[in-house]
Parts: sequence; structure tokens; C-alpha cells
Amino acid sequence: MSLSVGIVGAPNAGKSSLTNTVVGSKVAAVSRKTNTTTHEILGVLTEGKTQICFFDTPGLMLGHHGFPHRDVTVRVESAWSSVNLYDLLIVMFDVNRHLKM
Ligand SMILES: Nc1nc2c(ncn2[C@@H]2O[C@H](COP(=O)(O)OP(=O)(O)O)[C@@H](O)[C@H]2O)c(=O)[nH]1
Ligand SMILES: [Mg+2]
Repeated sequence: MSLSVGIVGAPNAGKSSLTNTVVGSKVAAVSRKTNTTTHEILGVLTEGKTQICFFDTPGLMLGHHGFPHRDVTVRVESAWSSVNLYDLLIVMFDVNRHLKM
């Protein structure tokens, strides 16, 4: 059995770190710089007859009005359009960043 899982969320949410952790090896680059992942990274976890494919995606960036910044529009559009392809989606939030008082 095989399952595809997409990992989406804002830049620096920790998507690449999660991908590396679940797969158990360093497949995706982790960095403090935003947009370190410029295209989808596939990490595969195999347990017996089950295979889970994790797709680490570039960050979904939106400006103040809810639209992508111009220079990254293409990249963000490809990230959004690929959302439909996965069996399951993991949406990551950096809780520390969003809930800080
Ligand atoms: N404090 C803390 N930092 C983390 C954690 N996970 C990732 N980071 C750091 O957050 C930054 C962005 O992580 P990354 O996985 O590249 O995020 P991505 O842009 O969503 O792929 C890196 O500097 C990581 O070392 C975590 O659980 N706690
Ligand atoms: Mg990343």
C-alpha cells in the first residue's frame, strides 16, 4: 500500500525538518533562510508492505492582500496546485510565532 502526504505551510514553519525526521535521513535542506526548498522534495518511508511518500513543498507565501508576492508567484502557484495531488495534507504552523503575545 502506498500513501502520498504533502507537507505545506508558511516558510520556516519546520516542514523540511519534519520531512527529515519522519524519513530518518537528511533529504531536505533545513535553513533559517526562507525559501531554502525551491521545489518539491520526496522522502519515502517504507515499513513492510506500506510506503508513505512525503512531499516537502516550498513555503506558501501570501502578501497582505492574500496574494503571492510577484517574484514568487510561479513557485507559490505550483505549490498550491499540487495540493490536490496528495492523499493527505499536513499543514504546519509555527505556533510560537503565531501565538506570541
Ligand atoms: N526551535 C525550533 N526550531 C526549529 C524546529 N524545527 C525546525 N526549526 C528551525 O526552523 C528553521 C526552519 O526550518 P525548516 O525545516 O527549514 O522550515 P521550512 O522552511 O518550513 O522547510 C531552521 O532554522 C530549523 O533549524 C523546532 O521544532 N524548534
Ligand atoms: Mg523547507
